[in-house]
Amino acid sequence: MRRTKKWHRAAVTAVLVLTAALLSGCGEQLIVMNPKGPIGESQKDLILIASALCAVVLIPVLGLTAFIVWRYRDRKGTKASYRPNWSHSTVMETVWWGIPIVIIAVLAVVTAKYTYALEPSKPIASQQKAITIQASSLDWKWLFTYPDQGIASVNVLHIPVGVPVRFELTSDGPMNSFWIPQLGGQMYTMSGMAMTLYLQADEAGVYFGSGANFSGEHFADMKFNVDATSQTDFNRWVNEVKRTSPALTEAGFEQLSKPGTTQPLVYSSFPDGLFSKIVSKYAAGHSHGQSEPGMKGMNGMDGGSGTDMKDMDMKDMDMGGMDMSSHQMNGRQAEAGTSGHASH
Ligand SMILES: [Cu+2]
Repeated sequence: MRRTKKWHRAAVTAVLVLTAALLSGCGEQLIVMNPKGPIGESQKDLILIASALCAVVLIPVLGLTAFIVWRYRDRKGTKASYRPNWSHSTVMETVWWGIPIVIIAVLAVVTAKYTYALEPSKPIASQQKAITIQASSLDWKWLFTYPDQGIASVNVLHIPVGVPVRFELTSDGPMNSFWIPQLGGQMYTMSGMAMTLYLQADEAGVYFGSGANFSGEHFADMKFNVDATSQTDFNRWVNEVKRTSPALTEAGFEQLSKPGTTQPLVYSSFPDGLFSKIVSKYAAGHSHGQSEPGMKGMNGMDGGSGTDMKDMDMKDMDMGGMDMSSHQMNGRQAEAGTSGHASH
């Protein structure tokens, strides 16, 4: 009797400690579990559903393991029945095959549903027109260009609240990964290609953004604040940047793209078609272009000067012979956590 009481007290303490540990982690630490936009929200749901489904297996199995080890331990006067000829139990077989099959089936359906719903290049349904922001990872900083506003920023990002943001991502340097945990999952930036990622903030605030892929010495400095403000405040910020900041020139970009770190910067303008130029700079040398017939068209492009690229947005490039579609697919795989891009 005393033994049972002691056991109970230990169990209750363990549960309390575990709960406290879990709850304390739900504040600042686990920002993924504190999303501020529709994409992040859905991804959190998927994480919770998948965790719950795994717990359905893990908790009974771990519990049973502990129980069996304790119950069937060797001891004097054991009452466990000795059944050397025991061979089959239909009930048991049904349980340990049936439950996992059901769980995997449910996980598969749920994951497939969310994967299609959260396809990164799929526009977010909204009354508001999406704003386009181009993000380029440099060595070791983030360059953001706002083609509609005509401004640029480095290591700081401003977005309007409640408006879908269409991010176009590329890299002028090693592969990196664009990640604003509270708005949604990461997306790789790769040289020679442009990826699309839709995100949206539903609440004003300053969110943490980072390069989530190791890319050399100062990759840890590739952090930026995402300032999500009302449309009015966003417009005010744009106008202020236009009025008070220097222009980003070709030479300025050359300087910026050199390896090194920097404080947040803003620019009142940037060279026309800068993003397309960054993308096409590497496209011709692309390693998996050989077997893709569409890549042949690329050779003609790298000969052209930047000027004839300037009005071209990435959508046109998809339409052309460049076969960007294969990269979009790789983006999906990347998002799902399986890299189809070992060559990068
Ligand atoms: Cu690629």
